[in-house]
Amino acid sequence: MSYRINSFEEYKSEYQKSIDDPAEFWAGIAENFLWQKKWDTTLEWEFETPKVEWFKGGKLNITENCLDRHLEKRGNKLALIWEPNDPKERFVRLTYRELHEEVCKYANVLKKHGAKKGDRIALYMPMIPDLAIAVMACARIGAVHTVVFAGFSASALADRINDCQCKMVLTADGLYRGTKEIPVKAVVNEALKECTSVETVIVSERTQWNVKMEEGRDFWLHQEVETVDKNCPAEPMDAEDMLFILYTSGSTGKPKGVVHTCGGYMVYAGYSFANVFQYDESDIYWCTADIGWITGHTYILYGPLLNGATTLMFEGVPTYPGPGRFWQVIDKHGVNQFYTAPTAIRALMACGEDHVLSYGLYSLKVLGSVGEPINQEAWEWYHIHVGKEKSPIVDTWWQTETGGIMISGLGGLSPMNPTHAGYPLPGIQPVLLDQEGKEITENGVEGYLAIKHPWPSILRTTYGDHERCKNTYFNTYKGYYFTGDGAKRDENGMYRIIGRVDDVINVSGHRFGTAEIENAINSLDEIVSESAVVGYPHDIKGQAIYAYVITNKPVETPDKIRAEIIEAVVGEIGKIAKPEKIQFVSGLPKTRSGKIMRRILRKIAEGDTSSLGDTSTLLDPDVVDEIKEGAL
Ligand code: 6R9
Repeated sequence: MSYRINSFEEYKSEYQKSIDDPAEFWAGIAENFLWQKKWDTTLEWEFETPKVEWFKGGKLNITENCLDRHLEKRGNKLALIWEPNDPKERFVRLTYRELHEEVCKYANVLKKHGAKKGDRIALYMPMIPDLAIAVMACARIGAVHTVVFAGFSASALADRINDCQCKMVLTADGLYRGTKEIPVKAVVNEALKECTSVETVIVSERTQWNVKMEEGRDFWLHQEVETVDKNCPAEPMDAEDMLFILYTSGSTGKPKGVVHTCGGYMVYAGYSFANVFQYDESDIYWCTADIGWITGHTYILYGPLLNGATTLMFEGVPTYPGPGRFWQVIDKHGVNQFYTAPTAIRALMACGEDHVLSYGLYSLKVLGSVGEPINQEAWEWYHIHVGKEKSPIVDTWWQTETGGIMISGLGGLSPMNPTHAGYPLPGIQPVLLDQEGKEITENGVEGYLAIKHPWPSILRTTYGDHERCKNTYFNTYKGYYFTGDGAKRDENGMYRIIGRVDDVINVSGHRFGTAEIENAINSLDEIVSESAVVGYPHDIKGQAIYAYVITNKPVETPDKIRAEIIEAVVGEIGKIAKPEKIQFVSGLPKTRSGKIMRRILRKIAEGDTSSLGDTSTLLDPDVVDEIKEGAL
């Protein structure tokens, strides 16, 4: 691709161009893609409403860019390698030609069941090739995909389906993840009791379990594809038509549906993938995320396929059947770029070096990290034992809302500094703001991380509620997109992300809002009268969840009540949101205006009670002593 940057000097000059004239810069990058009709205006924007439009008037279909345009030169090149949960099971390989055909067939199945451009379709699926195919099939016909991680509960799935009124659900019979078996179809059946918008469910076969199919609503994919044509024209989409919705947690209320659109997302996904990972034509690239998260969307599917890359998709977990699994897969398939999360690295670190030292890992060229700040020890372990001190590490900072990587080194080109994400990608204008929202321009400072100019894959809205988008991201600091993260900028201008400054907890790289978890706990209104949740540092997960709970009757059986609280959270959200510690308290530290002082609760959860700061403004200062004494 002619947008590949090949030296740090070139990065600097491209960066300068992108700042001097962002529209002209991105128009140049966008020329590298296939447009059915060229755009009229490259960029229109203001951060007040907010309104951002890239490549307006342009027509395209992202799947033509991911598949069709590669057929001539790369038809027989591998597009997708699928590695199953159990290493004894056969892996699957699909060439670009095969993937194209599978996507067209699945797209025709969707059409046969009445799906059309603009319809929302929920995907609740295991990490199997059908998931990749299903995502592309939606995009092929212009339906809006909303992938829900298949670890969320039926209730969380139902909330998402209802929020965007999905017409269809794409799922599977069941899933394998490590030693776990999850009855995926049963969860869908449960969720659909609460959803009236869903007319059709398409089910992939993965586990061959006997599942309950509802006549007239549920259909087996393998039977449906038998009856359809293997050609499916790509639906012409406006650059600003919706491509997908992905739900993510914020500090208030229920998760919101972050909306990405076709043109800008495509351009940024393609451009950022090629440059951050320095992908070469014959490389094998592996991102270990789940497609249920933004990392899987942009860097398992769209980014790699837009570049004609070979992308590996893994069904399992890092520690199954043993802690050497990642390294075994790297050697087995000759992986060149490997992209994972700090939490996985820390979990493997805890298993000792032996399991990694017994693999060669000669193929590796670039290592990536994403999801949360990577601590020094994990960075070094990754660098020394996995990268053998020769593969550069790219610490990639970005968000569901940003669509693609924002601040990161470009593999092997940029200077590295452990725990620092580094410099912004071309087109990205980060700033640090002080309490008043004023830009701090010098280096060697710390502040709130915001972005002052749109890039092509910035979120366009939160589905069905534009005010919420405005309030969450554009109102705190006028004229800026606010990230919710705090950051430092060192003397060399490199960014180091510190973490969330809002009420979002990052557990193993997954985002949860404190309000969301509190609501789940408070739903036990027979037992609970109030709760407050905070994050605290955890060796492996990065952060874990600490819940302070006020019960409305004396706690006689603490273990039983804790179990009920956990069950409520697992039921409302999913296992991944389970509180690690639950402390029963008689009150919470509140200001006179009734606001919970989470700062104090956070300190206590961290075990740091020496510097609680000023507690004199509290309604009931004594409660702090009680909480301190009972801390877990
Ligand atoms: C891609 C993704 C976004 C939040 C973000 C920040 C944290 C992500 C990071 C990082 C430090 C990195 N985060 N990458 N913090 N260094 N390299 O993770 O999206 O799930 O929306 O989470 O994750 O706090 O604001 P998402």
